Amino acid sequence: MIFIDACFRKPTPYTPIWLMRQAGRYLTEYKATRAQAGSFLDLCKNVELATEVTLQPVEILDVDAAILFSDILVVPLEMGLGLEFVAGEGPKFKQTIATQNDVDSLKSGAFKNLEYVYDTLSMLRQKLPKDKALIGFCGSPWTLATYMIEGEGSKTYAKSKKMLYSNPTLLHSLLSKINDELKGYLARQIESGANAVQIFDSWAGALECSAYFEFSWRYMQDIAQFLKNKYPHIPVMLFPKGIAGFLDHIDGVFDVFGVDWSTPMELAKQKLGHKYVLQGNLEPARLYDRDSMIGGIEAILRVMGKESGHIFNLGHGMLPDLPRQNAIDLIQIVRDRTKR
Ligand code: 1CP
Repeated sequence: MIFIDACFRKPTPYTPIWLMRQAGRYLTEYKATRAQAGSFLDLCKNVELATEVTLQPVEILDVDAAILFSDILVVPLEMGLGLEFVAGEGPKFKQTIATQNDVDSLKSGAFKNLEYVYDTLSMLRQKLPKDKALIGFCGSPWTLATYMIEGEGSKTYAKSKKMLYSNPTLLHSLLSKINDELKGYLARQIESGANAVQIFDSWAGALECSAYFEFSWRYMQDIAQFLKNKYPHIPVMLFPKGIAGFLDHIDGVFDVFGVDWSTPMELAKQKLGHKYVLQGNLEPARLYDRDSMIGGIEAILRVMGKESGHIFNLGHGMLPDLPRQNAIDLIQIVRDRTKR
C-alpha cells in the first residue's frame, strides 16, 4: 500500500493523499445515506451504512486511504455519558464530569462495547481494494476530556481549564481512565483490520505549552508507545491542532506528525521533518476557490518536494459546503504533480 509505505518513508510512485473528514455533508451521497440511517449516531452504529459512507470518498475522490466513518465521541458515549447530536448545534452530552465520583462512575472496559466499530472495520477491509489503506482513529484523552467536562464543544474550555489548574489530580484521573479505554480501543481496531491509526488532538491549541505536555502529549505518547510495542508494523499518526509554537518540544515514539493549516510547512519541516513523516497541511477553505487551492498545493509542494517524507492532506477537516469538484481535482493535481 502506497500510503503505508509513505508512513515509513519508503519510496512511493507519488505522494499519497487523503482528506480529514473526507466523508460528510459536502457529498450528496453521504446526505442520502445519512437520511436513510436516521440520526448521525444511528449511522455510526449501522455497520453496512457506516461502511458505505467510508467507501464513498474512496470511490468519488480516489484517495489513497479510507478513514473509518465514526466519531471520537463514541468512546465517552460507551463510558456511560448519554450523547446526542443536535442538528446545527453539534454534540451534547446529557451528563458531564465535575467530581471524582463522576470519574469513578465511568464504565471501565467500555471499548468492549464498540463492536459496531470493529465490525465496520472488518467489513471495510474486505471491501476495500488491496492497495487502499484503512485508517482507524480516536480522539486524544485531552480532547475527549474537554467534551466530557464541558458537555459540548467550547470556545473557552473554561470548565476544563478550571479543573486543570484547581484540581489537576482529578483531571489526571479522568485522563488516565480515558487513556486505558483508548489503548484497548485502538488495539481492537488494528485487530479488526485498520492498517494505520490517527489520534486527533483537535483542542491541543487550547493549552499553554507546559500544560499541553503534562495533560495531553504525555497521554498520546503513552498510547503511541503501547501500540508501537505491540504492532510495530502499524503506523501511528498524531494530529495536535494549534501547537505551531511548541514544535521544539515534540518528541517521542510515533511515525507521522499531522501538520495543521496554521503551522507553516517550512517550520514543521525544519523542526520535525528529519524525525517524522509530515502529513498536511492545505487550508481547507482554499477549496472554496480553485485558483486559491492550486496556489496552496504549489506552496506545500515547493517545501515538501516529491521525495518521501510527506503525505498530502488538509490542515483540518473538510467543511460541509466545500465544492466537491475541487476535492476531486485536488487529489488528481497532487498525484500528477508528485509523480516520481
Ligand atoms: O452528519 C452530520 O451532521 C454530523 C457531522 C459529523 C461528521 C460527518 C460529526 C459530528 N462527526 C462526523 C464524522 C467524523 N468525526 C469523522 C469521520 C471520518 C472522516 O474523516 O471522514 C472523524 C474522523 C471525526 C472526528 C471528530 N469528531 C473530531 C476530530 C477531528 C476534527 O475535526 O477536529 C472532533 C473534534 C469531533 C467532534 C464532532 N463530531 C461532530 C461534530 C460537528 C464535531 C465537532 C464539534 C465541535 O466543534 O466541538
